[in-house]
Amino acid sequence: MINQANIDALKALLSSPKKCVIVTHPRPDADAIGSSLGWKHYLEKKGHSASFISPTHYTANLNWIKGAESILDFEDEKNNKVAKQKLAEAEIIFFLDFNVITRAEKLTDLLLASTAPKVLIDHHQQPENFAVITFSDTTYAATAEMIYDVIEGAGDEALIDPTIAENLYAGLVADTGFFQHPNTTPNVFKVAAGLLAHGASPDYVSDKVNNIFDERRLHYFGYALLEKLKVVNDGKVAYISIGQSDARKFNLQLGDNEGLVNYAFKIQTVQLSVVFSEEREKVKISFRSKGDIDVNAFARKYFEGGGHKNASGGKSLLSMEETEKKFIELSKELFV
Ligand SMILES: [Mn+2]
Repeated sequence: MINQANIDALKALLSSPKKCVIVTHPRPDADAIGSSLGWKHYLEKKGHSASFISPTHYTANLNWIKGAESILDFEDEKNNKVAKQKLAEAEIIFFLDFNVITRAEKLTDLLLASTAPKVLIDHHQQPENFAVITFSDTTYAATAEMIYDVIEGAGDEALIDPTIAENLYAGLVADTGFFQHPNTTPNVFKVAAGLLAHGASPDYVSDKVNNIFDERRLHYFGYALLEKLKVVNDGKVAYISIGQSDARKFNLQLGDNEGLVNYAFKIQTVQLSVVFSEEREKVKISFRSKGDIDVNAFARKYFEGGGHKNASGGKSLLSMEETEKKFIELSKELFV
């Protein structure tokens, strides 16, 4: 639920034209970018000026989102001067999908130094207390969903045009896995319905989010599933090991393994799925699990990593073969 006192405070803050800056978390995902660009478009329609600064690069797969060409990527030196100037002039700084100011990497010092009032709109746990207005609610599936409710709460639903609707829809489908994750609430569908009514097109967004492979990468997934997938522990555990020679063979780039770890769940019995990828000095590991199997704790305890209960990462300094052996042995304790 969006807090009405916060809405009133926000309306007061925005009662005259303001120079706004929006920032989000490093390596922003579709929700970070979609909600920020949707909010930027909304502020501009209200007569404010708004710039959106990303602390770092983001994946090129998100460039289709309308307005992405306006993002000031602070990791790209050519943007530093403009971004610094926008921050220096800022009369309000919005923090979207992001709630820890010190995690803004190279932007952190500039954000800490700014005296502009800060407004936080975010759905992650444990927000820091640095904003004059804090919209923080972990029952929201996506920041894009919150932005919709904030705009609606401010009485501005009619300002949501097809661009804003599409921006927000992109964030909403990304963070709910197209309405499949357990965070898919009745409010998610209420917001989705509103976004479609305001012009988002579900087939277009689905195509842009889901169909992003080149031929080489699809062949690589086929190879990984045919040649590399192993299923152990009575069908409960699956893993795929990608060696450096495989990476060379398929000319693997950053992000090419994204999503591979989820395929083993197509097998009915699999409850734990892992991808090992060999790098020069370590084996990088992605863990995914179903239900009560806690791969956050598992990765922390044995593989120098962590993350969420059902999705985590880790690493091993052993060889690939020894890493697999260690993993197979230790994974048994997850199923006792
Ligand atoms: Mn999010």
